[in-house]
Amino acid sequence: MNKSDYDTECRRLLSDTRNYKKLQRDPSKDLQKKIMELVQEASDAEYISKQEAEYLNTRDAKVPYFYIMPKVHKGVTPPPGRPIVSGIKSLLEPLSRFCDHYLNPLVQKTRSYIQDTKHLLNIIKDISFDSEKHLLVGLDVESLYMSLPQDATLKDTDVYSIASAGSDSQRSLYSYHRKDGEGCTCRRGFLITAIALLVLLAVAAVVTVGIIFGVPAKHAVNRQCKTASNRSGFLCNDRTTCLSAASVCNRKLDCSSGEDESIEYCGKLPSSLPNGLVFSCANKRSWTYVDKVCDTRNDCGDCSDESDLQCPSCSGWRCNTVFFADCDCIPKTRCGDNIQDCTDWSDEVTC
Ligand SMILES: [Ca+2]
Ligand SMILES: [Ca+2]
Ligand SMILES: [Ca+2]
Repeated sequence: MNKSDYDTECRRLLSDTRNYKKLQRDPSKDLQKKIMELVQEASDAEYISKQEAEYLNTRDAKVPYFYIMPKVHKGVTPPPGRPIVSGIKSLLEPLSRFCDHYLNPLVQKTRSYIQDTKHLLNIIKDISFDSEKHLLVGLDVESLYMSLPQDATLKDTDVYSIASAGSDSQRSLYSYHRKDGEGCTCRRGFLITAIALLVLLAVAAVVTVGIIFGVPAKHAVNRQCKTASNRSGFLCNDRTTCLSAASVCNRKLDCSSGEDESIEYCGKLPSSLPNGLVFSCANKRSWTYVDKVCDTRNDCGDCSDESDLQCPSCSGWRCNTVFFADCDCIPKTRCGDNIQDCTDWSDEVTC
């Protein structure tokens, strides 16, 4: 695609007033002020910690930039462009990561959740299609994100978050939201709800564990062992089986007598886990298992488990990645698999 066609396509997309609006001035300062007020309010109400407030208050943010990826597979010359607004290092990036971190596990519990093409193929692999009776239909939504009605989306997210919090939490969250909601933006209610949900769940979990089981006993048994990949593991009671760290408290009984899922180790994560199994993320509020470090997946949310410091070598391909779940190293298996993983398409073109 030559430069002049690229420019023309960019202008064509940006001139669509259903999706884009020309701004008279840069709104970053107003937005930053709004974010700081909201974060301060959440911090004062102790919905978030001081560290979280610090993380969410972005300084020296960049204005997101617009570019297009030519849809070469359409077979049209010049190809139409897929518009992308890159929000990396923008004012909203920390808030987006924050929400994603807490909402992602909830989304995965919805019945309609599909992770990617492979996931879909796996779901339908056992379904037999009868061409006489069935019709397989594909749908394409134009300008997907811009087409989502924001108010309805936030309301649905809110309802789902509240439903997931359980009935006792419903009223307090809902009433807070309603009280807060009048005359203010839905984003505000949304963030507060997400934060409140988290705090309530954490408090409920700690209180329940405290009431039912008391303070977890000190670990009397030595659980230290090395897994086949020479990482710290969890030694089962049989004194032979060495589980990988992520197999502990994963709701699956991996030791023959189930000690890997006992309240002693899973009662108050992550501090109840035996030593050596936890990696503390740079953002201070997240953690992951040591065997999740350098597995190319963004388990911390801030990619500190995949940083150059932790993982100086990349066994796959380094690039700026498209998906939040990736950091900057794409496994070789995803090179040339017809799915764009790198912003510059290098995983499909050169790797
Ligand atoms: Ca387990
Ligand atoms: Ca990881
Ligand atoms: Ca790929």
